[in-house]
Amino acid sequence: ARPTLAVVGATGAVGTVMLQILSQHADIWGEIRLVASPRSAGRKLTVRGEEVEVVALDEAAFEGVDVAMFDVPDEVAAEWAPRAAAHGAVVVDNSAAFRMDPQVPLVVPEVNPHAARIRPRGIVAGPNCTTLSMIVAVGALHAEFGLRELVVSSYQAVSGAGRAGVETLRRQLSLVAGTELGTSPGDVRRAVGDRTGPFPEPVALNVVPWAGSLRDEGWSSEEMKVRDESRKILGLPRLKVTATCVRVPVVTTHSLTVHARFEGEVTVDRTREILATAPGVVLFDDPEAGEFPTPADAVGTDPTWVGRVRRALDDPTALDLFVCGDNLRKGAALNTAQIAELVAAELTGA
Ligand code: 11C
Repeated sequence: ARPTLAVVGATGAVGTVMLQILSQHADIWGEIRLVASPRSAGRKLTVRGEEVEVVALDEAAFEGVDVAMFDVPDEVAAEWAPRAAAHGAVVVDNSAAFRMDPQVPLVVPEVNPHAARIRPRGIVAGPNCTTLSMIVAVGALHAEFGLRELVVSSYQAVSGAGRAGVETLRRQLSLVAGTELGTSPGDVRRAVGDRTGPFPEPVALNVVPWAGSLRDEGWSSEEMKVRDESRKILGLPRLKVTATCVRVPVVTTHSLTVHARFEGEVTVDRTREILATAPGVVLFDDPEAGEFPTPADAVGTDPTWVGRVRRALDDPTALDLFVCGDNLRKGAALNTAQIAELVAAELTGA
């Protein structure tokens, strides 16, 4: 029989993209049950061309479920993923709740698909959208060159902070559009007032060097996730990683600059060959023709787009790249769907 799938968090920003992906991918599922908070229960959403009524998150929602995808806040996943697993479902969780649990594999199907098979808690985690926006390309280069160090800066879209992030940017843009704001200190801040939503500073006409919450010694939780998750996915527990995470006024698609240092000398030609053939990666790199990835082009697409491929001028073992990845697709819903499809193939022997 075809496996039954539960989509938990079906009404959120990632859930909405998940329903599109489930409608576009090969239809391997039997029933698809849509689950959300009790206040969304009874809403009707379309998946695979059919209207499906949303049910409330409770124990009954997991009866008979084979695979449960979770795209919910960390505290909701922390409580409900183990309960879903106790009902016999394999949980694919996109929150941060279980990523660093040694009993939970952290999986990116292009990089470490086999890790998904060993899941003592019945839970498989997917990484943060910022890690995901670069790790497929970095993983392909690591497989060939052997990674020693990563130094990255992110340019993160507001939808990383969910619907509230998108609403905040749109509202702020409407306040500054057609004005001469952005020309004297504090003028944007005064126009925006306290309407900063989930961000600590105005994000319209601005860049904000902060994402997540404060961790030790001035690092942000987002920067620590990039480090911890990259190490776990690549199986390099002592990899040197430095990240600076920055929010920019982009709706969807995270970008990163990546400085990657390897075991030995690298060449741009071989790097381009690897990136041009790596699954899930598109090489788009012709600066002479004005071709490099930008969020405006990458949004709504599946792959990691890579451009600006250069060998470091002062280190023949290091590469510099610019990458873009849709934070709601590969950064969240698509990676979750890919893991769920791996698990379904395993369960059905396909
Ligand atoms: C952001 N990357 O852009 C965050 C959102 O651990 O899954 C995702 C947080 C996470 O704000």
